[in-house]
Amino acid sequence: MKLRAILIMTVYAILVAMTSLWMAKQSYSWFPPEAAAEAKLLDDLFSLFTGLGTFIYLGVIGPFLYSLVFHRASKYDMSDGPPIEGNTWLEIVWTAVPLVLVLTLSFVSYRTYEKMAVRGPMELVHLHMPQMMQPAYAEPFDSKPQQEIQNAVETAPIEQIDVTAKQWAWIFHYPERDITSTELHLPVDRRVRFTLRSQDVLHGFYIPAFRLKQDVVPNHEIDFELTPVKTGTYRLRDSMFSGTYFAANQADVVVQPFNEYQQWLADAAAGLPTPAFNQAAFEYSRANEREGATKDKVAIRGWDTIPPASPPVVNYAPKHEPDSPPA
Ligand SMILES: [Cu+2]
Repeated sequence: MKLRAILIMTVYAILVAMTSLWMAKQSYSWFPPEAAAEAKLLDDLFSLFTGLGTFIYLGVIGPFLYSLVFHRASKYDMSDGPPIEGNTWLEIVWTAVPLVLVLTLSFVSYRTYEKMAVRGPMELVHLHMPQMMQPAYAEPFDSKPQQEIQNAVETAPIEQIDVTAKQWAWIFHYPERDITSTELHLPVDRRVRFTLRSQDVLHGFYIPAFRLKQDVVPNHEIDFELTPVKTGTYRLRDSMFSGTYFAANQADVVVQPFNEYQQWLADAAAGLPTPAFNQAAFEYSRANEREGATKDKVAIRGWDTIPPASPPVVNYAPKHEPDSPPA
């Protein structure tokens, strides 16, 4: 009987382990494409958590259901279970296992965020030392893709882009050629460095396909690096709520081959600075025409709002159909 129980548990443990591995693999498909080297780092971490989480969940739920089904007390059985008390060995195991798990996950998470170099809200100092956050103990990975990711994250940036966030627009400045744009263009497989600034309140530089989200703090310059690894058009969103037209504070991120990127820079440099279409300003002006609006505050369905900053004047703005204005 005991042997049979051990056998069943072993088979169950193997099944759970296999299911967990499968779930860990599946977890990669739950996200947008991995468009930056940093995305791979984060998805690996998430996959690890998913696998472990699945293992623990099934490890608990399985015996729980088994007990529920096969060891139910009979209908009028009001007796207590056997008085089991004090099992030192068991207590050591159930303390040590979670401790080791939590410490391991903390360490792996810390390493990942260190590589991604996202600044936390407490790091309000100027961060002009790009080398500061790089791990000094970058040991080699076994598989080649991992090594490539590692290299992509650690190479020196080749492009500097200044990002300005305001209520409610993103402006991208390429200082080398003195170009401004409301669309972010990036060369694929090249490391870029951003300097993030806010003209008014807290904003959040968030590109889901890159798995990166960086606070943009007023009166601070925040340096931030990433390496796009996949061409395509992605979406930049503001992750920090900042009022009425906050949802309109989005921009396209175009990752393109280096030669196309150079071409875009050249084309943009030829463009004269003109006011770009701005969704927030557009919606505000529509609302402003309505009854009950004053100069500084516009009543929108009962809420007041501060007026949006003037639309950015840039060399390049994408051709844009306005999203439908508020009814
Ligand atoms: Cu500074």
